[in-house]
Amino acid sequence: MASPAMLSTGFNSPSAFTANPKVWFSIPFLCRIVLIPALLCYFNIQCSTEEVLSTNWTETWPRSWKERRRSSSQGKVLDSGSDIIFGTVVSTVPITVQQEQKTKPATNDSNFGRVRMSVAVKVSRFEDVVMAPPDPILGVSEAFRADTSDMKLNLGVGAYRTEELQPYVLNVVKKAEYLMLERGENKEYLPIEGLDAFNKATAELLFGADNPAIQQGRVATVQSLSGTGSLRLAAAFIQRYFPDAKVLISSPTWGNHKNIFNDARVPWSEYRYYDPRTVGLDFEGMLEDVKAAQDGSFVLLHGCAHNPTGIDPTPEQWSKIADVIEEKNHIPFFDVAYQGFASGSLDEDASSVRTFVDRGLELFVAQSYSKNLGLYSERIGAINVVCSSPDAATRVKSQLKRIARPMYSNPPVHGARIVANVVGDPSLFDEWKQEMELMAGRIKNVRQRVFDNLSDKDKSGKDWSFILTQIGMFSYTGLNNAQSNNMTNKWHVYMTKDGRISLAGLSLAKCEYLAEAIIDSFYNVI
Ligand code: PLA
Repeated sequence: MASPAMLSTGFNSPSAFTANPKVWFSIPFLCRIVLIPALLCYFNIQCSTEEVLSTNWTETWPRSWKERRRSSSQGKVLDSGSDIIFGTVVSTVPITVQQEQKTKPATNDSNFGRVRMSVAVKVSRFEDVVMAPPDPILGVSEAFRADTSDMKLNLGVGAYRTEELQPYVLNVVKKAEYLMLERGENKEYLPIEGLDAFNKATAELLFGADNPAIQQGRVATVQSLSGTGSLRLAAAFIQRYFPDAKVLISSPTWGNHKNIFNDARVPWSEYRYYDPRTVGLDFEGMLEDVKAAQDGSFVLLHGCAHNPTGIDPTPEQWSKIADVIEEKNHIPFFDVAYQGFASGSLDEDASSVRTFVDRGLELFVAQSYSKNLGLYSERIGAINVVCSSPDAATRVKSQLKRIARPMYSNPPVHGARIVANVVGDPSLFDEWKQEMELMAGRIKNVRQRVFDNLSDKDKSGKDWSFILTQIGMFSYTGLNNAQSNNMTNKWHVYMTKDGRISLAGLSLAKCEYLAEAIIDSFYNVI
């Protein structure tokens, strides 16, 4: 039973009970046992309903309760032992016991008859959690969804749409899924390194089945959570095994690269890549920066369709880049998120990676099937590490698995089976290549149409031909932040603030509208 002292401490009110315990025992027994607890319950309910609804909550509290608030300005902490659940503080520990625990631990006996009190307030233990800014790419889609205009266009995220601007599921994907149903595949856990058939297929697709690195078992391949997850896994590996190394990242690059290395606590710096004067590659600047970096750095390279610029080195330039990387004992780290999507040919888009492997260099390659197979939400990709010996590859793989296990345990099977079925079946594989050519072809047509419209409408004589020389899903328009904002605010064209537009989200029919929006933003906004 709650003693008078306990009760008084619980309510913190300077009452007669505190002053003189005899007063408590002078109250008739029935009153002590029934009426007082009933009153307390009633008070409790009042508090947990009315106070939650009240905006001016501090004013509606009894004075003595207000005093219980420990923290000064924000009133964050009510009392030790209070649980705060998304803005509602519920004292689950009886206050009597809380107070006693300061001097002696509560026993079972002392719990008997304790007062359970719920106190609702507008404070939270998450008061210090600040609002995160929206993601610069995926946040654009959220803003797009909220816009009710008929004219709106989502050119933010790099996701392929049909001419009707609808998402597209490849026919080969549907066929591969049908095969899975027919075979009655189960949903057992995959091994940590993923589906064997997928790992084999993905490495062969990237390096070529007859590549000596594959033949000699020098490639450690681990299925991971698409391109992002594969990059993140490799970043964690770098952090552990190359703690003094830095990663060199192109300027500009896909925004998430920096997040990934920051998150893995891997230091990075930028190398020059884009030259705004020529709207092309700053090749000399790139080589200078890669040369100037500390020996043994990682150099992050976009295997094809550089994001966001759409500017790729030529085969000769790739060779020179490989020369410098070799000379400096750097480790190339390729991000291949668009194989087959840049040129329409899987082999051509993998040629940069193969140039480096042919030189016998050890390197990393992160792969993604989000774009080329349209498996965005299946999160299917892989990290490949080409090593100089099969023994090194085995050890590297074992460590990648060790990192993956506590991170996400093992990867999802659905996308892995789709890829394995498509790549492993000659007729599906051919069909995939045709579908990919169609998708890449539609983007090229849109690119041409945007250029034609810009050239027609812009009477200033500005040369827009850089749009045609860029490759892949994106066009780097050269629009600055304010101009990009104008595209969105005035024209309902959703795009990233760095001036990148995804041509894969555009239809031929909307090219003219886009050209008008670009010209207005380019000339009328500074
Ligand atoms: N690497 C690069 C260079 C990318 O552009 C992207 C995706 C990825 C990796 C990762 O893709 P994945 O995890 O889905 O395999 N970039 C997109 C989407 C298409 C995004 O930002 O997540 C983009 O709009 O830039």
